[in-house]
Amino acid sequence: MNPVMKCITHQGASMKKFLLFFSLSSLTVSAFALPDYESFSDATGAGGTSYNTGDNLAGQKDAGGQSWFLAGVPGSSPQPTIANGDLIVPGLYSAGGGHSAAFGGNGNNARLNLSVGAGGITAGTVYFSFAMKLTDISTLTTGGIFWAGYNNSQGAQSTVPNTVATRVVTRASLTTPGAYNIGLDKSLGTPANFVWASGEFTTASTVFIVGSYTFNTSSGSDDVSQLWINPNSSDFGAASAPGGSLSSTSGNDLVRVASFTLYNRNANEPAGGLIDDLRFGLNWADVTPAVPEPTTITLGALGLVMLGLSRFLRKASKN
Ligand SMILES: [Ca+2]
Ligand SMILES: [Ca+2]
Repeated sequence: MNPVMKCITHQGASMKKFLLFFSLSSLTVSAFALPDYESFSDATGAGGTSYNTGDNLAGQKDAGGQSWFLAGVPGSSPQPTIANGDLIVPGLYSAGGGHSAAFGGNGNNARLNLSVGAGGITAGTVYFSFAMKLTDISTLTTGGIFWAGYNNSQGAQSTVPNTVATRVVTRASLTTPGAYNIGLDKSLGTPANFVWASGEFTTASTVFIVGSYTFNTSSGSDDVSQLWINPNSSDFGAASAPGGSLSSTSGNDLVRVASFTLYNRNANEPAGGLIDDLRFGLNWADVTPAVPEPTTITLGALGLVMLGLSRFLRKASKN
């Protein structure tokens, strides 16, 4: 083959490789549409449901197109519902909208599909975050029970999802009456292996939670769960996760992360609780978006005023 032909052939092969890479990249992008954001507010304008106060959470479809399903024994109640009011975390961006999700007690469970397809996420790290407020902790024991976490399946099912990782657990404070602690259990379910943060909270506390699950490939039990409790707002939107998290490797790995479940599964979980601004992403920044700086808002508002003024003047000059 002469050098020119060889060069053209080589370029053709490179182009094919590039096109293949490009199409695979596109596939990857479409299969992993995270981040997801659930503000529990009226999503009818975006093709979702209305999230009215008192409605069941299962059956709602959010503005991103993701749906909540009932996942538990049919007929069991109560199930998570839509509550009035937002939870506010200082410094964290929220779309507001006036609603949150209520859970608590022993009943049924609501599961939200992540926008990753049933094949889920099987590598790397996947983060969630939400604001939480426990409104009735009279049922908590000092042993602790989980009530939220990642699951490996999607859609509805008639049994309680029990393959759960990065479990958020709460317990009655060992020392302070009327207070509770927040902890982490990767997937084991044995209270002796729960890891607890030292902070004590009450029914007056709104707490910001970030959780993660990291897949590792050496064994079926080497994946790592982490939990950040009220991370510093100066780290919101940071390029990498800050230190200071709880960490747990107790229990089997999940094959995939495909959904998130909010549970009413045990009489010893909080009798009443709220969560809001539930997010999922493949990095820390995606689940910790900061409120835009006031200067940005001011400049943006000023820009809109100037735009309006110029349009007005243009229109006036034509008259
Ligand atoms: Ca909300
Ligand atoms: Ca593993």
